[in-house]
Order: sequence, then structure tokens, then C-alpha cells
Amino acid sequence: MLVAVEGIVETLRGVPPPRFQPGHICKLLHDLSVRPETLQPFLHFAPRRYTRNLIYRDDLFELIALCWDAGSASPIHNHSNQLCWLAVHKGALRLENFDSLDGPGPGDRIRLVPAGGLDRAPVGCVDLQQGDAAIHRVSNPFAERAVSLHVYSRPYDSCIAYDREKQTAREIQLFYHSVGGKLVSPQREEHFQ
Ligand code: CSS
Ligand code: FE2
Repeated sequence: MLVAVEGIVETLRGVPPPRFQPGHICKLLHDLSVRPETLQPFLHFAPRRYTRNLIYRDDLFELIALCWDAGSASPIHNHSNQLCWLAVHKGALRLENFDSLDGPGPGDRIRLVPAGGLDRAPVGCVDLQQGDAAIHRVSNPFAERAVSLHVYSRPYDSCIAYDREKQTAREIQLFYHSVGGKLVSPQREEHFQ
């Protein structure tokens, strides 16, 4: 069903906290497609990187539109103690999962090994990250820009970023590029590269 982005927010707000569970939200996101023109005010791209654009946030969840320029990638990062649903809205994304041989970190000598994923997740694809082992990288190595919608429960402002070569795991802060359609100040954006 095609719905306005406000309709997605209302639907998510209507989910009682005990039902905010992997399968239920996956099904909900599968069944709903966002009317593109209603998402437009939240879409801000930046050259060679991805941007995080907050649509809605409360104590239970946040809904974010991520805009992926061609060639952009997230760091390898975790979703510890958090549920994350990702739905590809436009373009395609590469999803790579990793297992840590040395626990989630943070720390040194944290070795990661590839653990599957999707080389080219197309529009409509819903991915779920959950539990301690949720370590992944999302990227857009393709020629076309991409947009994905993310539901995080609970909202998170920091995560652990991994460097596979140096075998390090460090906490990083996450920032919004825009909130409610309005760009945030450039100073804050600079932290987020
Ligand atoms: N978790 C990353 C995006 S990939 S799921 C972020 O919120 O920036
Ligand atoms: Fe992620």
C-alpha cells in the first residue's frame, strides 16, 4: 500500500511497545511503501557521503531517511542493544554483515570476519539487525543515488565503529544532517564524515 510518510509515522506510533518486535515491524514495512513526494522534504544529499535525516523520534523509536550518494558507505558499525530495520526506498544498497571473533568491543585487537549479506538489495528489501552480534556496513557502490528508511528502537546517538585492518573498535557519535526537513548547523555536520 502506498502511504504518506506521516502515515508510516502514525502506523509506527500505533504499535504498542510489546509488539515493537522484529517480525511485526518487518511485515509492516514490507506492506507499506512511502508516497515519494511526501518524503521529498526530508531528502538531503551530500557529495560522496551518506546523510541522516530525522523524520520522527520518541522514546521508543526513530524514523530516519538515509540519503546515499553514489560511492558512499557507512563505517562498519554495530547496533548493540538495538533493533534496526532498513527498507530500501530508491536505488539499491549493498549490505555486508560481520561477526566479531573478540566480542563487540570497544577496544583493540577486535577481529571481524565477513558473515554474508546482500550484494545489491533492491527497492522494497527490508533488512533487520538485532542483538549483540549486529555488526554491518551499508554502502552504495552503484552509479545511482539511493534512499533508505530506517527504524531504530530505541533511538541511538552513538555506536561502535570498526576498522578491520587496524582491528580497532571505537565509540562514535551519530549526528543528523537534517531534522524535520531542516538542515542542522554545518558545525555539527562536520563531526559526521
Ligand atoms: N546505522 C547507520 C546507518 S546503516 S544501518 C546510521 O544510523 O548512520
Ligand atoms: Fe546500521
